[in-house]
Amino acid sequence: MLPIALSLLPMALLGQEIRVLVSDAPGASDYHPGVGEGYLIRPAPHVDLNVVWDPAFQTFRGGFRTDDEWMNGVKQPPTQYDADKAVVFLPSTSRSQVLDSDPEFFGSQGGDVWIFPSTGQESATTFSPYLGFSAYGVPNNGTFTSVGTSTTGRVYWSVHAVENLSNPAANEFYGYDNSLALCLAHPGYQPSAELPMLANGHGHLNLLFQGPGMYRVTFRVRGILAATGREVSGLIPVYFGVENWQIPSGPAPATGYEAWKLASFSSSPQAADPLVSGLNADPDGDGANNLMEYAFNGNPLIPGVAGKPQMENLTDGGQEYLAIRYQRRKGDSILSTTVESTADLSAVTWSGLGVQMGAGTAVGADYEEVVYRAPVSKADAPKQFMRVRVLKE
Ligand SMILES: [Ca+2]
Ligand SMILES: [Ca+2]
Repeated sequence: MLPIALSLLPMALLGQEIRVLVSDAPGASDYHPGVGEGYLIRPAPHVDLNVVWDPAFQTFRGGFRTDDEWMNGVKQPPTQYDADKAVVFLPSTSRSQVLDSDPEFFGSQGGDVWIFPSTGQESATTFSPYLGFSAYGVPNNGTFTSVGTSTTGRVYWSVHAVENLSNPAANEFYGYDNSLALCLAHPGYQPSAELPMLANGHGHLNLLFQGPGMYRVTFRVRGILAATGREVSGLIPVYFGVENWQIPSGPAPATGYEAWKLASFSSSPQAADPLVSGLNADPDGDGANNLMEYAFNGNPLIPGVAGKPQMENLTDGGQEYLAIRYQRRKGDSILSTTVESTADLSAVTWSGLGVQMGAGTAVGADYEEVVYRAPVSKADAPKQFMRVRVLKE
């Protein structure tokens, strides 16, 4: 019999996974404010904050996407980074002072501001990347409602939260267009707090920061499903380094069930509500509580569980066996699944342990499909029952 082996994924340091996106204007890549080891500089004059629709989880995800990246004189295809895998950087040369003619939300005259000039020309002197907003990962096929006679679906951006991780006192952030008709603002000044965008489209917005530091700006993107009229949304937290791209050390990122919960329940109230996202809740009413959804690769908001245990028959060593196939979560040291069998349903303990057949087959990054047979062949025990016991410490 083989014991059930849970593989532990190595925890990588945050900095080692992060690409720092800077303009490739001459001198841009010289702006190294002494960051930790492992950060990689990616010269990219045009970067989009690109949103992607995830139909399996009925939510939006996204992150920075290089649109015009050059390496050794060769133009590279676009690279989309997960939200926590890239930082766009504004060096000190992007700092300017508020003029009397600037809009009032710039702050008091003479104060420092940093701007990504997305609605103007790409700058050859400030070395900041030209930053657009895009929805290239949102299908324009009738999934989302449109406006008026247009057949093109829409999504809508707003600012959910702004944090300056290295200088919490300086968290002012604004997004605005040159006409000032639209302003993603936090807090306060907001003629319009949403940026509408065509599905598979692109938009422009200047981003203004009022203090140096490492910012995490969490955008909320929403859309309305044309088929049902239901609103769906997702939170996209992205990092902006303003004269600083070092992410301060802080609480360890969520792992295990907590990480799955945050990824599975897109809105903060759901993730914080144990009646929706707790281990025993069953918000999609499919009979599998969230622990089972987590253990067996389910989506807690869509009925059904992709990797739930299935009975099957197999032959091993010339003998026929009852067997069970399921997808199990990897990398969680306090979650275990045990395949058990018994010939007597009234038994208090199911004493037979399943025997794993071969190695697991990877299902995405977090799950593997495994097959266990009963310890006793059908010939030796004509009546048998099998189950998978899930235990979370
Ligand atoms: Ca469920
Ligand atoms: Ca489900």
